[in-house]
Amino acid sequence: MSEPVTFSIAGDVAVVMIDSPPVNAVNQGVRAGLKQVFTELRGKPGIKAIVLGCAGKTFVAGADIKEFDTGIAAPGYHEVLRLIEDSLVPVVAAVQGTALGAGTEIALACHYRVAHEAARFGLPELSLGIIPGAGGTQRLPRLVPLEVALDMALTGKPLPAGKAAEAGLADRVVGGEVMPAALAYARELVASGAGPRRTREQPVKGKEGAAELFAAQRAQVAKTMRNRQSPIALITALQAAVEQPFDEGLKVEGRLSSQLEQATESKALRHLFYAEREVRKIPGLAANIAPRPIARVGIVGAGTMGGGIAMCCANVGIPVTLVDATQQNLDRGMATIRKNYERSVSRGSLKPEQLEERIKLISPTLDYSALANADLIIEAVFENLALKKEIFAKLDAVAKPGAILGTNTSTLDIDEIAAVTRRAKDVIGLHFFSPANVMQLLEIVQAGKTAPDVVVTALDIAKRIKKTGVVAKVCYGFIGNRMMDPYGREAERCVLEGATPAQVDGALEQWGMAMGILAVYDMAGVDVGYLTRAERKHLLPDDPTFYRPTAVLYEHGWLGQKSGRGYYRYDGADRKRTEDPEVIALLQEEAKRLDVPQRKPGAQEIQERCLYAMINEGALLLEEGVALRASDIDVVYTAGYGFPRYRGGPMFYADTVGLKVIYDKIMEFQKTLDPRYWQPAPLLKKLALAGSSFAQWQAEQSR
Ligand code: T1G
Repeated sequence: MSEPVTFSIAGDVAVVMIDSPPVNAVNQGVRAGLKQVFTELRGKPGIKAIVLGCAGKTFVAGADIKEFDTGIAAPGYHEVLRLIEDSLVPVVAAVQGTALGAGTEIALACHYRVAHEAARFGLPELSLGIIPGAGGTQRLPRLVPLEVALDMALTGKPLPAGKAAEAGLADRVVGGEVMPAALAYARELVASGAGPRRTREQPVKGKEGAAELFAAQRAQVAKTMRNRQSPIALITALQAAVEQPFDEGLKVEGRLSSQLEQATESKALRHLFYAEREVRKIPGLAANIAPRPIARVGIVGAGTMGGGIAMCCANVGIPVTLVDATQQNLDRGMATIRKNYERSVSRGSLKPEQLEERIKLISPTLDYSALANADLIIEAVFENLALKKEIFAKLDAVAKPGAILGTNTSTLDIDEIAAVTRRAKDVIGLHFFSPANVMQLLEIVQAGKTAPDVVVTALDIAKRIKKTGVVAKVCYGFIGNRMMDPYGREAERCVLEGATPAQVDGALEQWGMAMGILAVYDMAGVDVGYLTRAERKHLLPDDPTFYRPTAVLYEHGWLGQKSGRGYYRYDGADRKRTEDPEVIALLQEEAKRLDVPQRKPGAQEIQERCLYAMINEGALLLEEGVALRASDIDVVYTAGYGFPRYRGGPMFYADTVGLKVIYDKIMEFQKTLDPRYWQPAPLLKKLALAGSSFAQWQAEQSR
């Protein structure tokens, strides 16, 4: 393994290079290398400037996240960055790619910064439940205005080089190679006698309105980032930059940073960082299986889902043939696509010329034969098995050999759909979530005969269209909807037991869910769940209270937001939900008719019943092999169902509660509630009684 940090001499400039693939993450070796090199260069005769750059595609992309679990071994960040900042000659950072976290902090400890025009600076630490721990909160507001620093660190949004230069973070932005430009700039500094410009010696910029700014941001994060410690700690650290001398502020940052690194919030978010990369590794599939090339995509169905999927492809430059049965459907679908893009243009996230480019990539047609040159065809029509079979038979006739046929079904049996084709090995489930052009999650369903390279291709296309693809095997509801079943069942049962919809949703949202499940039903349409269950009535429990509230609403035509009322009323244009006393009374009446005991469950019981039922189902999915890993389930829920990331996902959360605690609570519910629904999954019981966890079980599976 070559040295992660080396230097060479170019005339009177020392060029220091960090080379720590794949993203130059800072670990102990990099810090030790920087310490050794900058110690050696200190006062070295003939050296009038230093350029610090990185090999590979990016400048330092952050601290090595693995170190948080092992502890940060000496030399520490402050010691190393102080050595850089105390250099006796000017130090110029040459920045390409994504200088994130410690990357930006190292650049801040340099005296000057030259950035490639495509480079971005960022402090994404909050996404890991921590705050910048290498002086970022103290140095950044000494180069950019306090408001910009606060926004960068709170949102974690990378700052492009141009904007960084405007704000004062980059001194020069170049189009060509960044190293030669940084060398030239260093020589200019030497020639002009510029000397070192230590960031810590600069005054904080824009601190005039600091008090109001901090107060406003504290109020903001209390609402938008509730239940989290890191955003509050971040504001406290920046406040120390304004109110205390640099070294004192550094101590405040250090203390807060170490506390956060040990907290559950950060452990949960670091768990997801790895989980979202682990999903691409499929046990049993050789790592060298190549994806099939996908140059052109066909989509059958120009409705909400098909149109959204078409946008996902067009957004990344993949041409799409969009097929539907009638010209009216095609026209409506294309109009919806255009409207969605126009909304992005009005929000400033899309340029008008990009809108036209993307629309041009989508070719609407009534003619199935236009799909003959598609490498991947995705069916996204109404959830009806006969219709899907008919479509797949037609696709089998027109698609070229080797074309992959994907179905967007969320509930139907993909093996049955594949069976109508002569190419079952090329058939796969691609379950997008509505709206497909927004929702991050893509469930990739490996059917019984799906070929390995088709799975690999699906994972590859997921990354290309910027989705989080998670592989599931065939079962009703795959991973996400299968676990939503018991979660929603308990929520509805709590309503019959005397909790109001607002109390149920309030308990779940107070716990951290983005939206209470009953409000979700109103948003998606109460009829969706009702009709899906009606399709499989023969498989449902013989229990008249099972999802009964939804049925009552459906019978009254109160389908949720689309009909102005469902669990709640939606009278305003802003679709703000308000309690509906008539619905509450109606459901109470129904509960009496069904003789449901009025337990009036409180917030904690509602949370435990809904979440533990979900977790128990997740354990069944792991035993059945439908989900490959517990962490995959966590990715599904945080990417697709509004599960709070700072709790790590259902299975990570279960481990933090303790499986024995959950098992005992399930056994208690088995006595006090309907025992049919409270049978502990064998895996959950085994792990609970062994004092183990899902994480340990997963580690043992991968050995
Ligand atoms: N630590 C360890 N490994 C990392 C890493 C990191 N920071 N970033 C990436 N990797 C690995 C990743 O696991 C994968 O490994 C490979 O690199 C390619 O990553 C002190 C405390 C840089 C935008 O949060 O955002 O600095 O799976 O697939 O899509 O104040 O990686 O191949 O084995 O994501 O091209 C702050 C996190 C840390 C940046 C590249 N920094 N990384 O994306 O590749 S905290 C971050 C990213 C910090 C300081 C604080 C992205 C990327 P494998 P990839 P990519």
